[in-house]
Amino acid sequence: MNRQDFSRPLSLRSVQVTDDFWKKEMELVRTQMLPYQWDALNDRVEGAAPSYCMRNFKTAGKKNLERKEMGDAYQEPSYTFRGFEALPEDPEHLEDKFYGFVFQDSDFYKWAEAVGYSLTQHPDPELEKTADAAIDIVCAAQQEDGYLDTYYILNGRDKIFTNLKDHHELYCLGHLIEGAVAYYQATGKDKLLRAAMGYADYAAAHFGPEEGKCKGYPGHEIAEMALVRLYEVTGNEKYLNLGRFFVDERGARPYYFDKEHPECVKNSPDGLRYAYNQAHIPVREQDEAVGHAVRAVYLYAGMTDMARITQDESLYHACEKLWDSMVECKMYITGGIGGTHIGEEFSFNYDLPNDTAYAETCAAIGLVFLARRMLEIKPVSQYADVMERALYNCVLSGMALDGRSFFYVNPLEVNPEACRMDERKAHVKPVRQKWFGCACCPPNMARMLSSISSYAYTETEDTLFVHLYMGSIIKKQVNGKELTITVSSKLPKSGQVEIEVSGESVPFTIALRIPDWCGEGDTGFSIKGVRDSECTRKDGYLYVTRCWQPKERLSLKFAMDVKIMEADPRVREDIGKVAVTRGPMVYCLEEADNGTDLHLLTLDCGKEAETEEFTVAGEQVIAVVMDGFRQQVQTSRKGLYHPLKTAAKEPVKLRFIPYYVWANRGENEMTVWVRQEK
Ligand code: FUB
Ligand code: ZN
Repeated sequence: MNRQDFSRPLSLRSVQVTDDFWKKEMELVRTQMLPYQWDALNDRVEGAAPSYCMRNFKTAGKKNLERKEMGDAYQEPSYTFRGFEALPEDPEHLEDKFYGFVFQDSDFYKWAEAVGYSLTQHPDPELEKTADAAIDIVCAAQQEDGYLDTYYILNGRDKIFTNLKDHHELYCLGHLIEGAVAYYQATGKDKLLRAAMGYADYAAAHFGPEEGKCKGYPGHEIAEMALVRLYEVTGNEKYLNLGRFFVDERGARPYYFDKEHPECVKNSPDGLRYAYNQAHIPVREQDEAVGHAVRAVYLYAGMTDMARITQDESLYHACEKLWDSMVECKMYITGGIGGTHIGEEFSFNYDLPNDTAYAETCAAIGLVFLARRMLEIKPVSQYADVMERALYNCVLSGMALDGRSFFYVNPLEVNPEACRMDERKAHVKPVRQKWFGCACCPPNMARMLSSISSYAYTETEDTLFVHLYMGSIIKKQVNGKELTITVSSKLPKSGQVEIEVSGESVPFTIALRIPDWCGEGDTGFSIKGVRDSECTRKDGYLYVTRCWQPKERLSLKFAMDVKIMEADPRVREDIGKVAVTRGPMVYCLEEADNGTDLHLLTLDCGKEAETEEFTVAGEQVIAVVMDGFRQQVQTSRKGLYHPLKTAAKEPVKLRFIPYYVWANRGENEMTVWVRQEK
């Protein structure tokens, strides 16, 4: 591993996204999601599950003031809280206490992070003013010693860091850091950053390898990658060391969590215990993605950051193995991960049920975090292929086209009646929700979409890596000279991409990813405007090195044929079924276009697919139309079971739409996998 070879994302300020597709998503975040989510965090959305997030900060701030004013006369609350605080029947009569889930603070931090990213692309004084005022509220809750978690501030500081396994204080620290760094980098304002450093200093004084310090680590990861980020922005090694301690200590024997939770010792054997938290064995020995899916990918992303910054080969190799485990055996075709709602976990290999899938939006976002970090260390196109798959499908499906309702769970098959009647599918919602008591996903989407360019491009001193084809104007420094690289892309509608370089004539390289979906070998891909001698290919990237002359242009064309996909036959749920894809998009059948009882449909895979412009709830998409059949239900036959005979069927046209736009036309059935006509 050589640090010099690693690429890093460009600063968001250096990339202006101009892309028809992604710019629209970013504007949706700015104009709809962020104001809407601010209202949700303040419990002002009618009919939505209450958040209590800002309320908790205000209550904690009030207590803080009382504490300061009363001095020794102040009575600390003693710890009484057990889990989720039951909500009052009458929301008008709330007490001055903590409400909601233990990690409610993190929803604001994600929102602030998204605001920061959005401001780099689009200055918005009103939004910035709202965020500044909110930061004042949050900082007023911080304790003099730096501690900042409203759950324990309001429930009794005597139990701080006593339930690391379940109680998310270090998760909230991680999100605070992420939000604070983003807001600082966007605005230059450091109030939230100082609060984050204060809390990180408090944690660094408490945890660590030194004698007398606590040997615990987060039950829900994210602090690992956040601390690397805090180190990178402050240069203070204390933060890096704390992050490294958390990574190295995880899974060490005797288990730290045994001390906190002696009851677990009886219930689960050594070696498996705490797999849910990826703490069953040391991280370098882990080779199978297990446990809670979001926790897992956040950990792996943190491990990858740590491997990059400390050039730790063993950590990096563990990340490679964990990546393979997920992508080869535990990932849905949509880039969703987490096959079971029980514990929001990965299931066993190839267990990928479609109608009980969990595929949480946050987990797909975490997979994108990991993929980009793997690309930084080693640009291998499969990481970008998966990143793109997750982004265009599972991540985008998490939000309605109007940016104001959300999926937490992203199933691949939905029958609304089953969601209502079958408790095993109660977690699957057939329509997006206005908000959630546990609202981790919506603000996570906001931060991902508003920083989308950092997933499209990374750079080294002399190379620009294009991982995703996203219309953008990029400023890149090469040997002290500034180049402007303009990317125009028609994705995902067509595979036409133009790249123009202007500025001073200096030698540098553009590394272009050749997507997996454009076809084998060179058949699906053509490039104009370069000589063969300027090109080399490695790990799925075409490296074009030249001394660019002003206004030089490259034209790329990626074939975007409709593909009929099958799953590995070990995926029992998909046997005999196919899915339709086109470019990065996975398609689905929806009742609105194909009638009810989608299970009765079969696809004639031998026939040509047609594509056409189509509008779904105002969104222009490319629909795929193919021949198929609808099996007839013979109501004249009595009884459930009959001797086999050839099923009566009628020919039908099947209309497939991109998966991310489903459920924007009211409640209805949907399926990604469709039976293959014999
Ligand atoms: O525990 C915090 C967040 O809530 C997780 O990341 C999500 O999976 C949800 O459980
Ligand atoms: Zn979530």
